[in-house]
Amino acid sequence: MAPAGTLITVAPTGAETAKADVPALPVTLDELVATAKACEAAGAGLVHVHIRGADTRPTLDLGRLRDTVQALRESTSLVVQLSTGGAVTDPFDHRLRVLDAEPDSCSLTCGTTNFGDDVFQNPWPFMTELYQRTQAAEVVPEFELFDLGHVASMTRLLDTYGAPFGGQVHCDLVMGVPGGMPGTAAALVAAVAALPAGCSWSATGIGRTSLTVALAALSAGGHLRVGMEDTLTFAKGRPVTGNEELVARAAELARLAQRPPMTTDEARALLRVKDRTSVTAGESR
Ligand code: KMH
Ligand code: ZN
Repeated sequence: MAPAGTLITVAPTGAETAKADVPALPVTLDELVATAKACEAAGAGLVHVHIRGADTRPTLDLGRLRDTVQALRESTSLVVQLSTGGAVTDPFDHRLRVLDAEPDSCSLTCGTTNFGDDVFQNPWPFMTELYQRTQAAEVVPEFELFDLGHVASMTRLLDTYGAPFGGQVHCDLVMGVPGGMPGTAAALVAAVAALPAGCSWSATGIGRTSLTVALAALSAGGHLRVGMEDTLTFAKGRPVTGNEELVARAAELARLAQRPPMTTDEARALLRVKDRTSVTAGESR
């Protein structure tokens, strides 16, 4: 049975697009917080975060990550998910260290994948180390699945190391990456059929597959991820002007599907994130 509401995740920045090429991309902390607030108002329940340095390039600097988590918690009630994927050039130890910033959730990609001209490295020993660290740190992982084989690796991870923190297995189908599964309804149905029983899932379509994947996900009972990490064109020939318009469109689709956007409280309940509201940034260091 399809869930009553739709979790809308916004991925506002990513690691691949240059600010110089897309001025609307949020890269400073102020820009990220402003985007997050607007996206929450438009219906987002979770923010998937990549940060940039002062030079606007991707970074996994721990101090900046901590400040980002704190600022997002102070200004929004969104579930804060930090990317452990980073950029394709980020070393494994920096990607593991992301958990030290104490997010509610983190991404965990379930296998190496070709990524355009690059390779996004997620070998099994890295996956297992990261997964066990999420369990110890009480951070809810979101399993990023770029390919059907990643579903098998996620299942192997769960069989070997047990349930994630909180007990809810939540995945995100990342579709349409050049090198991963295509952003089609047929691929989505095949991936969903392979998921373990009881897991929740969202889907995102990269680039021009965004709407196809969103419509397929809603009709198959899934949740939605949108944002400028994944899509820079709102319609043919019309660049995205800001993340909030992608969230607003996703919210409209969800309402049309009679599965309105989840509130942030509903998102927290779905994912069973730890209540960190009483922990101040100072205490947590
Ligand atoms: N930037 C990609 C190489 C994630 O956030 O975990 C990886 C990515 C996935 O975006
Ligand atoms: Zn990401």
